[in-house]
Amino acid sequence: MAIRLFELAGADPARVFSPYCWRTCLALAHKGLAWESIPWRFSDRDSIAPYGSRTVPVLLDGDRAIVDSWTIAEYLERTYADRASLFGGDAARSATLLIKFWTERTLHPLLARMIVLDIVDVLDERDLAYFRESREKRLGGRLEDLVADRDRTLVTFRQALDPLRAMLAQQPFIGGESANYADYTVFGTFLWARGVSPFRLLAEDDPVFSWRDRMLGLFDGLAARSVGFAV
Ligand SMILES: N[C@@H](CCC(=O)N[C@@H](CS)C(=O)NCC(=O)O)C(=O)O
Repeated sequence: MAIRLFELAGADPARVFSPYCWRTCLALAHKGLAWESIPWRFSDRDSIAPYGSRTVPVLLDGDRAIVDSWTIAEYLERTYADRASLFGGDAARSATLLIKFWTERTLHPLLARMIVLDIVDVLDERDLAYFRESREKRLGGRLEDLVADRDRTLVTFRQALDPLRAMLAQQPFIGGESANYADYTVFGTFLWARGVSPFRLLAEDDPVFSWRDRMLGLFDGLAARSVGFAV
């Protein structure tokens, strides 16, 4: 049976914008595996409950259900070990964990404070009340207030990217000469933004801008072809 993936979508089922789901899509493409996307909305909680999850991505592979993007990446690496490696070995897998937590604990909160209000505009109507309530609780304020100062947040966001910028001035990808799961992890953040917001995050002369362009082109433009804002 084909691999299937529950992934977060907006009102338009083709607008997939979860940073975590994007990591999984790119990991599947990296492994050369085909999959069928199942667009999922926050209000579709019941459809993933049988798999013991409250969040997406949820991957279905034959009779197995795998939950959580990192667990899925490890599952794919183990199960499809004869295909291109996602991490490039155990030591690199460990270093990728640092990239994951940096992305989630430094980049995501900053990005949320710039784009969270824009998400409201692309969501399915059924998700609106839950999204606003849960995100205002999580981020600690009205969505309008959180993004009011986003030009200042942008300065902090760009500063936070500095280690990545320095690395990309020396090599084309975090993985070295080619992209790997560390790249997909950080790139997921930019695809989240691209899916929901016209807000411009990167200057064109930034090495991170060129890297994002290279990433958009991977796998025959898998990410570039997705519904989103071209910024
Ligand atoms: N640690 C999880 C996080 C996944 C996650 O938070 N997904 C969000 C979408 S981006 C979600 O499903 N949220 C459900 C909700 O907020 O109710 C992973 O890496 O898969």
